[in-house]
Amino acid sequence: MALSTTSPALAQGIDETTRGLLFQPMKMGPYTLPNRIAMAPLTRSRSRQPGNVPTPLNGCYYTQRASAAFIITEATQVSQQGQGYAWTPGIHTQEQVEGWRRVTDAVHQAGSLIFMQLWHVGRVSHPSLQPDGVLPVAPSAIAPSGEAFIENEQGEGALVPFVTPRALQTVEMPYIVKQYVHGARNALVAGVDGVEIHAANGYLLDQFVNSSSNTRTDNYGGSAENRARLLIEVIEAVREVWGADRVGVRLSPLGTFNDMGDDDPEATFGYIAERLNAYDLAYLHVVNPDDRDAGASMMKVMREKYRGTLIVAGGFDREKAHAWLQQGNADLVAFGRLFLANPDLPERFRQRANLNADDPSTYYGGGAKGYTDYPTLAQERGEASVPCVDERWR
Ligand code: 8OZ
Repeated sequence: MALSTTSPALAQGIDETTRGLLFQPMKMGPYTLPNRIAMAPLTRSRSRQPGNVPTPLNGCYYTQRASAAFIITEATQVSQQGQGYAWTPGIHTQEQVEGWRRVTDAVHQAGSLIFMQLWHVGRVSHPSLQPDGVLPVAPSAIAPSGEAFIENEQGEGALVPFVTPRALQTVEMPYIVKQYVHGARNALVAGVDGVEIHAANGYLLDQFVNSSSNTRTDNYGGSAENRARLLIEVIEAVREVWGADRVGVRLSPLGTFNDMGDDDPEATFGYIAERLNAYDLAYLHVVNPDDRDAGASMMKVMREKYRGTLIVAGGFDREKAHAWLQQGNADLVAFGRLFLANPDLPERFRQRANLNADDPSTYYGGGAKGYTDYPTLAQERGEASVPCVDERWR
């Protein structure tokens, strides 16, 4: 058939970007994704208290974003020891599993897939969040600079200085792996479609990987191989529960959040990227480094060394995502802040529509405001009601 100069696609304002890879379906592990626009994990600190239990409002929030290629949940602690911020959800109690089950049922009903991000914060915590008020644990007894976000005696969020953590003994390491296994098993019962091991942004696994936070002299410190040992043990144990093709891993090479730093980041993270090839994981998810020159070089290393599905995240907009996919630098792009403020982000991208601005004052804690009240295009036009007032969620 001859190409018409006024094709229906062009008449609808659908341009080259829309026909590009952003909207191409793809296979990821056992799943077929409808597009390349993933929802990045976002800490929102809105679980029910006490108990850090996911709520119907959380389910509403995720369901609103069901047009994503797939959803990655907010970081979810695998144990009480793994919690580092007030009001984040867990996946270590029966109540939490039941809360998540309602969330995943709703997301599936809305036609999407949801992976749970499994989290242990290590030293990025505070005794007030720890069982019996003990010290947080870490590879080495080195306090991060900065402050922990805790609940004060009035029940409000408060920032307090980090404490010096307790260095884990070598004999405790299997217990850390078991915490991830417990979370992974619970995630299975909660009905998620896969899990993402959070090894980014300065939390426990990243603390082991980066040389600045790991001065150990046992098998878990020193060489890149040793510093990656806990991560590899966690991947192998979680794979036993889920099968590798439903397990993703998130890394943040060159990241400085939570006081991270490494002596030779390209060697360390290049080693890990290469090592991960052995597992046939669902994906590797990399936070794109801020630093322009070193960041570009690092991403090149990650893309070259890792041969599986690569997701990138970190400040992408539509044009940049399109360019990265078209140039073959990544297979999917995860959007955080844009998805937070635009529940129908893929549709807005498709139409090149205006985007809602996000409100940082409502990122953490609180209720529906700044959470489930960002409008879709259809709501803006008055053509759709707000799904969260559905009976199901009362
Ligand atoms: C921002 C605030 C609290 C937690 C991460 C889980 O950086 C987080 C987080 C981000 O991965």
